[in-house]
Amino acid sequence: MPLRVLIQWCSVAFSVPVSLCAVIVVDPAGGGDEVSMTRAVENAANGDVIVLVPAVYYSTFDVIDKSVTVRSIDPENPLIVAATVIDRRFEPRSIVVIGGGLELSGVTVRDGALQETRAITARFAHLAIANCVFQNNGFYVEQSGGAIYLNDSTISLVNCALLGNRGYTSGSAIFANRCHLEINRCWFEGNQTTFIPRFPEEEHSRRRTIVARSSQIEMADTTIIGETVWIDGSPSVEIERCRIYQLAGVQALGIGDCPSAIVRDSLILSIGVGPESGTACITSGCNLSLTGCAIVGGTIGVSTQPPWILTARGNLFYQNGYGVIFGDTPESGYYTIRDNCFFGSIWGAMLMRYVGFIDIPGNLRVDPRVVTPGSWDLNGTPESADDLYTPGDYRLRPDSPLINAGPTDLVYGPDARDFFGRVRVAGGRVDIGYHEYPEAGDLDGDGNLTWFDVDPFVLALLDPAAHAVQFPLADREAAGDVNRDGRVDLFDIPAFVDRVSAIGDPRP
Ligand SMILES: [Ca+2]
Ligand SMILES: [Ca+2]
Ligand SMILES: [Ca+2]
Repeated sequence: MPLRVLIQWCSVAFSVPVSLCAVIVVDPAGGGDEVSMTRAVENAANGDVIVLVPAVYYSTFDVIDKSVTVRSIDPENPLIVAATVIDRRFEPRSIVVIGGGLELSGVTVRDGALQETRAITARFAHLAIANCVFQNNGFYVEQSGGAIYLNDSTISLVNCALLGNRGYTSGSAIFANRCHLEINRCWFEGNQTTFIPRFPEEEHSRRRTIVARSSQIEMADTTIIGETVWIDGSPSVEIERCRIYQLAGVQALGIGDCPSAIVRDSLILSIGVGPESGTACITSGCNLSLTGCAIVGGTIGVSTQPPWILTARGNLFYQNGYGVIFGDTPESGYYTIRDNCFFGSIWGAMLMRYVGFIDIPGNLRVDPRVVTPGSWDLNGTPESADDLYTPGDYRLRPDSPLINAGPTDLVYGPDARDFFGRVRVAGGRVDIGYHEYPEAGDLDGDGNLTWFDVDPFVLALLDPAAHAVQFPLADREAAGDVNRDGRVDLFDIPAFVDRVSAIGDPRP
């Protein structure tokens, strides 16, 4: 391999004069420019790129007041990511970034939990992390940040997996304070707090996967399975197309004291148990807007604490054990709750601690006809502490009353997508819930049936694989079953011809 090759390109992000950037290859076996990752990173100049050959690196490094890139030889290749490992089992220190920045891509950082070490600690820093795996790291104090701890920093986390990390209370995966977080296409699972509660209320309030405080957070297309996502005091919160699936804590999503929190096209699901412990979403002192979500399970769908401002439009509130919205009195907050579907909770719409149950007009109370309903097992006892919710599949069936039943006054751009990444407004009107059911025959996936769907329909019948590649936004199974017999086959042709003949042919 070449020694310290000067390269013609540099990361624009670092704004470093081009000729000063170097690529430094680290190979513990001696085949590169350096054998020590620690020395390579710590001696690197601003803007240098450190390339790790596949190996297990039992060391760590600091990045202080400079910006460097550390990456594997092929960050997009999962086999290379799995084979390029920063293993923390022998050294009780995390990767430390103070000032400047770190671009980390295509590596696995693991086993810090054995030395009570998180993967990354950053202050006054910029982190760009892509295609990385953080596994089995951990830190056991308050504000843990079991995998990543951030203060006064920015982070972009793209296509990363955070698995089996440990914290004491706040943030078994991430703790961030006064930060800007962008989290896209990531997967969090098996991250756990080790805190042992002294009484049940502590159990609810402290089991958290991600804690973001006084931060701006944008999170999209991300799955979080495990404990609560907790965001408080944050000036701007945007969550879209996320699956927040809580197993053990009080709530799936907790948002407090945020002037603007927008959650849309997401699945918020709690299998939580207990009278107040199983809440899908909790909000207080917050301006929370929920649109096009499925809020499922939990003893309560959304629990509010005064003062609260809640806008809920076009959501499916489903199987929320005892009630959809819980609060003190209707007057303790401001709310706009319309065009939602409430179904499958024992007591109905809104439960107010001091008032009892009240109705909220302007919402549907119908069986949403989802693909597979979830189910509550009350365990044969009257109390709720031992109830258990088994999740289902909340996509709509073709005969669902929620299809084309969503709000008519909301404006959607052409790029708006449902939870599954497909066109958000299909068939001329948005659906209620996180799933947009396609219009029959819309095999190019643009949301409408037109004559431009003829060729895609033929392709969907003849070559499903080619159709999937060419029209990734189309839902072949649902849109192609034009005669609604549960299959996509030649018997769908007459129904397709009938439907498409009924509209004009705009093609030249
Ligand atoms: Ca629709
Ligand atoms: Ca179409
Ligand atoms: Ca069919």
